[in-house]
Amino acid sequence: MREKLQRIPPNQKVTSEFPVLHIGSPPQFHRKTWHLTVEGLVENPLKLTYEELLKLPRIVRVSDFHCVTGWSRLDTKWEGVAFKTISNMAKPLKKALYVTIVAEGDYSTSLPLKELLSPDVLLAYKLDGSPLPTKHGGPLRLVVPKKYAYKSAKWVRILRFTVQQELGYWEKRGYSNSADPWKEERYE
Ligand SMILES: Nc1nc2c(c(=O)[nH]1)N[C@H]1C(S)=C(S)[C@@H](COP(=O)(O)O)O[C@H]1N2
Ligand SMILES: [Mo]
Repeated sequence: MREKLQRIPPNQKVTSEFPVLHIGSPPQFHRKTWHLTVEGLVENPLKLTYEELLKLPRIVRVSDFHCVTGWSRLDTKWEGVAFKTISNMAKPLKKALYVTIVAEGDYSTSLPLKELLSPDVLLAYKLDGSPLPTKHGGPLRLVVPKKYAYKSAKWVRILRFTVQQELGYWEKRGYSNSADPWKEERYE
């Protein structure tokens, strides 16, 4: 494990808190009717209920979380389903190079499929051993540790596989689309 100091990207400050940051208000979770939709350029579109999601192979990942506004939270323990597991189930077509992640409400983000298949990327339903609190994105959020946290969409409901990248909420508003905290890619 790297020394903590070396784990902090340029111009970030470590916080021991876990700040809550989002636009709009968190949606209500109706466990019986909630589902995750996987659509677009896939051989096998999916509509998974919450119970079905919980039955998929579970992974635990400890990672650092970097918000573009300047705070970083180290050693955050997430539990859920590897993005790769869902992708393998959906069978992306060859031309599916990007995925748009659509949250409940007005929020979305997108990433190259290749980056989402990284072993540290997951759809999390637990945080530090407890069910993921609504304010942190429960019932389901994306976690992409290698990117600024605006790529880690909370309240995920749709994964859409696409040929071309659809810009997300902050990416449309001038934030970097590549969002690498180590290269300090904050703005486009
Ligand atoms: N649905 C949704 N997801 C979102 C956001 C949002 O506004 N809506 N904000 C992003 C930003 S900018 C950050 S820093 C993190 C914050 O996550 P946290 O509130 O769990 O700390 O969520 C990201 N995911
Ligand atoms: Mo953020």
